[in-house]
Amino acid sequence: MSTYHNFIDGKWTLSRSGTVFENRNPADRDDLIGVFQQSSPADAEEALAAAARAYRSWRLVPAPKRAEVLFRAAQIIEQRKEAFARDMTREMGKVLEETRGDVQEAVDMTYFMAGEGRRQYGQTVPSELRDKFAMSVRQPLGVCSVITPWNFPMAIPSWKIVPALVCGNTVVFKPATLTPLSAVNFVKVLEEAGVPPGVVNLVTGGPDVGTRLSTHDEVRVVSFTGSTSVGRTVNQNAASGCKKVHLEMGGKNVIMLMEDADLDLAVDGCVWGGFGTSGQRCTAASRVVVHERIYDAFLEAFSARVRSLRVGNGAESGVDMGPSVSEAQRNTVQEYVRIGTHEGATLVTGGRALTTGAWARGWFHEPTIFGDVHPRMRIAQEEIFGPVVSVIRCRSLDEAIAIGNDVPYGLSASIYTRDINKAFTAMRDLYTGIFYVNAPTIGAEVHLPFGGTKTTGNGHREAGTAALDVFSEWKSIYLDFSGRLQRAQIDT
Ligand code: UN1
Repeated sequence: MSTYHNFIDGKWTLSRSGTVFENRNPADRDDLIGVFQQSSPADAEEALAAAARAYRSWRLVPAPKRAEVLFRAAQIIEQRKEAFARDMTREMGKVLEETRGDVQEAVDMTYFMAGEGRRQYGQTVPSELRDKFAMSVRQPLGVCSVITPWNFPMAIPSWKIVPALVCGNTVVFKPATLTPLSAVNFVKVLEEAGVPPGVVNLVTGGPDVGTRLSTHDEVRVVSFTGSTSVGRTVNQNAASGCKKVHLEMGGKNVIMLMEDADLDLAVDGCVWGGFGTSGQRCTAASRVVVHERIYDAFLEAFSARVRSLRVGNGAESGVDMGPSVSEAQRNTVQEYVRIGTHEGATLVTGGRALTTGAWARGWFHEPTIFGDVHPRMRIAQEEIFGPVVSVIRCRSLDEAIAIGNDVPYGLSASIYTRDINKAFTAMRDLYTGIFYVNAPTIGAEVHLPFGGTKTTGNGHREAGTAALDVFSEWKSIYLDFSGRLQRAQIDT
């Protein structure tokens, strides 16, 4: 059995705590993947000190040179894609096709951000004074804490670490305790690609490590993806130190089906959007709002497709949907099935944990659809993060938009229609960070901003060049070559 280490100041080290935690396969709890360091706040402090020391020199490495390291990293990840995907399926359960996609997203992000090594454009503007030059440049902030979830164990760390590095920051990275192997794989690649000691540090462990990473004086940026409740705590912890906090949290995303939608296309989208990653995406389509004229036809076709999904170990071919990531997550799913039933929604299909035969040793659950859902029911308001989709009736586009917006979150939304007027209206009026036409709510690409409104986030975006705004700040520079004192706003 393998023991995995922290990575601090360029060395793979044991935690000072002397304790470890287990990482097990959610499709087969007898499959022990390895043990990882149950780090203490003292480990976090050591990593932060290393990151602070490394920052002194890393920030001065020319950005195109920092980017060369990242280009190499992208190539290495690409070469190991299959092995990394298999490790990821083993530790968090989603099917191989999807974990390959997760690794690919890290490759794409790393190439994209490496390109930013030769851009990171600022502005040059005319000065209002003679013989004076004015411009703005991006400058790094210093040490960044990166706290990431288990549902995209390589993609999401790459969205944060890689832009942080290309901008000249250093990083302390705490991955979710359910997916530390993918984090180790990613950090090993960065080491191999030539990231200098201390520039990226990995500390595995629980909330006390996360708290230290969000409160320590040395930290300038905290970038967090996870639940809204934990995100709120991170925000509060970081507030008194006036740190820059980037939060990417919950979703209750909607697909709206208009009466003129291509029904087959919409069913494909709802199956993928609702049950891809077993519904464990912040972009998951957990609500489908359907025009009353096509409601019955849609629900029949949708439930028939969902009944035919094969649930099993994501490493096996032919499996469409893997397990929930953990026992706790499956319990949450079951709890919401009870809540939906109690609220009076119609259980159309699914609703049970799968506990027999080949499923007996994993955290499997049937893909589940509720019909006749009222938009204010808890199953239509709260993020479940599991394979449960609520189908809601509407009578018009206006009503669909109103329902779509009537949740505390605002990550992603979509409309299926052939009517361009409806598409543009919905595109304008859904208050979300991401919008799709004739495609489900999942499928963001790395070169556009990713993030959401309301309690999904706190106004920042990751991915695309928007990520540079999280991991750099502007410095405005004025050079006076007149040889005399010139006073802005006065000597005109
Ligand atoms: C997430 O749901 O946590 O758009 C991230 C998507 C993926 C990223 C999802 N590219 O669904």
